[in-house]
Amino acid sequence: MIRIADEVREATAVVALETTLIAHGFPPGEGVEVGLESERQVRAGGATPATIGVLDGEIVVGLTEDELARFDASARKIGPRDLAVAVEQRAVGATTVGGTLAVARAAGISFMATGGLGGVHRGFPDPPDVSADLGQLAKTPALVVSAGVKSLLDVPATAELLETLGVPVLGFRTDTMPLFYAAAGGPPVSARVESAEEAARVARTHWQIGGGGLLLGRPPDEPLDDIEPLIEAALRAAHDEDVHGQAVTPFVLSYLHRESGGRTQRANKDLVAQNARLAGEIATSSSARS
Ligand code: PSU
Ligand code: MN
Repeated sequence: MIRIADEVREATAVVALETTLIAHGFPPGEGVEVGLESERQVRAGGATPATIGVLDGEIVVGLTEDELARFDASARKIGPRDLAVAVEQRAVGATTVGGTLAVARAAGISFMATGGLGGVHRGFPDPPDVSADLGQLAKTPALVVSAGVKSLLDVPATAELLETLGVPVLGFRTDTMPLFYAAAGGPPVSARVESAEEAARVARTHWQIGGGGLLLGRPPDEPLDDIEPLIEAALRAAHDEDVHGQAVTPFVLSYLHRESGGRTQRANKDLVAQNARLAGEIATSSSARS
């Protein structure tokens, strides 16, 4: 039921990539390009990309370019709880970070790259919305490279919950958790690392002592420091238009992309690529040591 591409099966260094970002994180057509660029960046880092999603009753690890093109806005968003249903109902299933990690765990993949991890929504407990990304990361021995967590979340609360769950939050050449678009101003990380090699060593040791997931926050190379007011306006608009649950992120992202004149979209695209490159380097470094 899990189909692993030959190239992925034979590779020693693999980086998993999600499909929710492709289907729901960007305007129609743009997402696939982001996905393909992520794959190129993983390769530039020396590793093999494995983009994960559900298609035609199978969980696919290593989607082809043609298959990737089927992940448009009509795809179902698939978290860990949704995988089996998507298989049985033959849905086009775009996996979130949590959904992707659940598959990575089953397939023995230890590294992943994305834009931002899900987490605790602002205003908790109203709504009582905490992403399944957190619980899945806690129990999956994998390192996820991201620019922190999604920009619309309560970042300090998410950092606290990651600590509760025993998930190390590493900062890549930074002492604070990146704030997705902005590089500075986030809560402190649990430790700072200076290189891909060091991140790989920490992850291996964490796993040797029975640990699960790790988050590595990489600040964007060209941060945007003026987006917070727009995020607040987008969340107010979502509230006023009665947008809830899974629909909030796509609503907020398209609001930001529109109101920033495309700046957030470019920044989002660039930071996903940078994270993919770093994850490729870490996976490569890790495989060289094993
Ligand atoms: N970050 C983005 N765009 C996205 C996501 C994160 O900039 O589309 C997706 C990821 O797939 C992440 C998911 O796993 O949102 C979390 O969704 P939720 O909060 O519904 O669990
Ligand atoms: Mn949620």
